Amino acid sequence: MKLYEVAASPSCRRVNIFLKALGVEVERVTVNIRGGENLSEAYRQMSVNLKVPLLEIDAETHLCESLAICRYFDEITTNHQYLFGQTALEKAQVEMWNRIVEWQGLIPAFQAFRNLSGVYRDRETCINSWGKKVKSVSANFCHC
Ligand SMILES: N[C@@H](CCC(=O)N[C@@H](CS)C(=O)NCC(=O)O)C(=O)O
Repeated sequence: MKLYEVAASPSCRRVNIFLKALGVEVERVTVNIRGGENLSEAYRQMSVNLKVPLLEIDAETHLCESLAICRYFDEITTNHQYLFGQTALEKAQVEMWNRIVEWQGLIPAFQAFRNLSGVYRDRETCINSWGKKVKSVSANFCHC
């Protein structure tokens, strides 16, 4: 198994924190996303969303999306940590917080970073005023 990542990026850190809690070690491959390596034909063959993290399970089987990767490791690792919850209520609470954090915190923060910094202007249109708007949404989320 190989984990394609940029260790410092938020979505990869999410997986890495999860793997650390589970005590799982996996081979890692650093992807040059700013240089567009994730948009290459070779990466396209493995990834449906062209992002990191990406887990290669075997030559034909790949998983995108940080949360899906965490769920996979949780299922294949013998552990009694119940990081996705144990009871019906706990499972629903984990789901609730994941969705709140993603929709109200992470996505506005991603959008602010991308639109204000323009780091991915080679692959998307950056709108400064939208960046400022979502930056304030993200800042208010941190204070709630
Ligand atoms: N929802 C995805 C988000 C992944 C994502 O946005 N990854 C960023 C780094 S944090 C990326 O690959 N950016 C490169 C690009 O957009 O070209 C997940 O949770 O895995």
